[in-house]
Amino acid sequence: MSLSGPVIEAQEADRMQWWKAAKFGLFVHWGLYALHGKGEWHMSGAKIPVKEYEKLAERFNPVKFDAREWVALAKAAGMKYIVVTAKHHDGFAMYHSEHDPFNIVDATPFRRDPMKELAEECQREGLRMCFYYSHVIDWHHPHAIHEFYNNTWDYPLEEKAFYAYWNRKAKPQVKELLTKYGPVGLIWFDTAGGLSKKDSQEIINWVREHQPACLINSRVSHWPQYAGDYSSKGDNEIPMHGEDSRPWETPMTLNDSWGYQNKDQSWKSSEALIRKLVDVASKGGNLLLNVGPTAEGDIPDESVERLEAVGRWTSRFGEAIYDTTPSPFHYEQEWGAITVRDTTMYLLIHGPYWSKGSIHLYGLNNAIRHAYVLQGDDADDEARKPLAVQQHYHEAVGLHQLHVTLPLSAPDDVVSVVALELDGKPHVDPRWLQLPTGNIRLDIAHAKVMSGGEAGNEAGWSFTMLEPGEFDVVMIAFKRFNQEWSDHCHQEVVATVAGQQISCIPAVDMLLEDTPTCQHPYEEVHSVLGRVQIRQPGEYDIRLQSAWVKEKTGFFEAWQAAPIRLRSLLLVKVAP
Ligand code: FHN
Repeated sequence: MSLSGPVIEAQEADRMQWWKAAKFGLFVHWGLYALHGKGEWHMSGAKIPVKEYEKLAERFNPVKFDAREWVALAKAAGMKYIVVTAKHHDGFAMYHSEHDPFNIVDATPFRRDPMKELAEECQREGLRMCFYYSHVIDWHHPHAIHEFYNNTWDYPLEEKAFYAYWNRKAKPQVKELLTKYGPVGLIWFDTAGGLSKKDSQEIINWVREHQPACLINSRVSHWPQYAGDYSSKGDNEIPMHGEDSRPWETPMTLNDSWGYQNKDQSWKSSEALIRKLVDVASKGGNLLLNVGPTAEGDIPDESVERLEAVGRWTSRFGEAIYDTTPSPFHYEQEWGAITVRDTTMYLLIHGPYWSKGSIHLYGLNNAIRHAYVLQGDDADDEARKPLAVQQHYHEAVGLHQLHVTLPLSAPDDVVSVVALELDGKPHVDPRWLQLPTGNIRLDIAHAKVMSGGEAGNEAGWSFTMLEPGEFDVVMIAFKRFNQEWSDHCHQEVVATVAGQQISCIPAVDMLLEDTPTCQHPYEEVHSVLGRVQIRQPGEYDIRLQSAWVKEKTGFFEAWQAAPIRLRSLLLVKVAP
């Protein structure tokens, strides 16, 4: 029987369903490298010869590993799936592989198969078991070939025969994972550099053949047409609203490392993690949060504490996260974020904004049937008592304005939730609207981009001004932490706002290391380009010409975003 387009689409939608509802998963980077405590790239960084690296296996005996504890922790955090490194770039199988004795059962004194124990525990506890598999980079196998990262200290490149690796190790091992461990939620492939179109298609077919419902992430291939079921964002990269047309996931570290690093103490706070989960959910993505267990099989205390704290929040407010759809607005809200379930819209309000006593939202066209605070405990009718809501219509610009009065005390210090039951599915004003603070935020993902121009490509938007005044025009970019701004941004940018032109070489006027959207290895740079005045409410155009305005490519597969990426233009209201 041949399958037609709609049938295939329906199958795709079916297998994606659990994952879209899940929103939150646990990533685990665990392997022999934990013994060194220097992360999973140490073998390559220190060019450790295979014969020497293999000796680590003799010492790897993670007797403290307890699948029940790991799964219980993930579950308590509110995570719905676990992605564990079945094989990372060092080529060591963390499961019993018949196709390579370099595996945890045959090569270590531990002799147990932790993937099997985890898969069984996940089945018992209702979580999806998923595997990370480094399909192209393999520093242990003499014939693995990646575009850049190969073990050439043991095996000269010219002596490598890729298919000896591909057909005798990679494909058979992927098959083992798909046939010996019960239902597999997804295979998380990584670092596909150099994989051909043919081999990309082959590995996708291979997964479909052995487990048709198993999902595949986009890092399976660098070829857009073979990019799996969903988009893996760059490491620690949270996109703009609507930047991806496909379902997406952000893989994120709890500190700055994936595999166990004993010196890395740059832990994200639990509060920051909750805000990031909220931000990701409001943009329609999933968050895959990583732990790097020790060589004894322990998840570091700092990670446990953070996951438990996030879990205390998700257990109270998960209603506003799981199985929700993204905010109907195409821009971030300054006070927090929005998610939706059918006709209920959740306003997830950051602690400091709650104390302002009320929340304003512009551009929601629905009538509100009922507004209440999620108490996060056993919500009874009393807890759902209605909040005072006022809705106005701004005649001059044809806009609905909503004002919700908040009770004095917030149910939670980090993020509290107001539910708005609407008269139907959310229906919002599609324009770029001035935010209730008076600022206007325009994301590059939604700009009309035109190529050419002396200062570079041009990004254009139209926006709606309600309350005119004086505005600083601020360019927001994400910069990789190890990049010098001046190495990249030495060209003039030109902004034209409501007919007023300003130009300058952008400087770093403010640098934020951690916001709900931005984290290591990125830093959020604000550059003030100049000041403009707008005297009347109405519709205005804004254009930005810069070498950093890139034409849209449709597909972007990278582990790390470019050194500098333009995100937004912000008009900051400085005077009425
Ligand atoms: O090289 C790997 C790295 O070790 C880690 O596994 C991350 C997780 O997303 N992926 C690759 C780099 O992006």
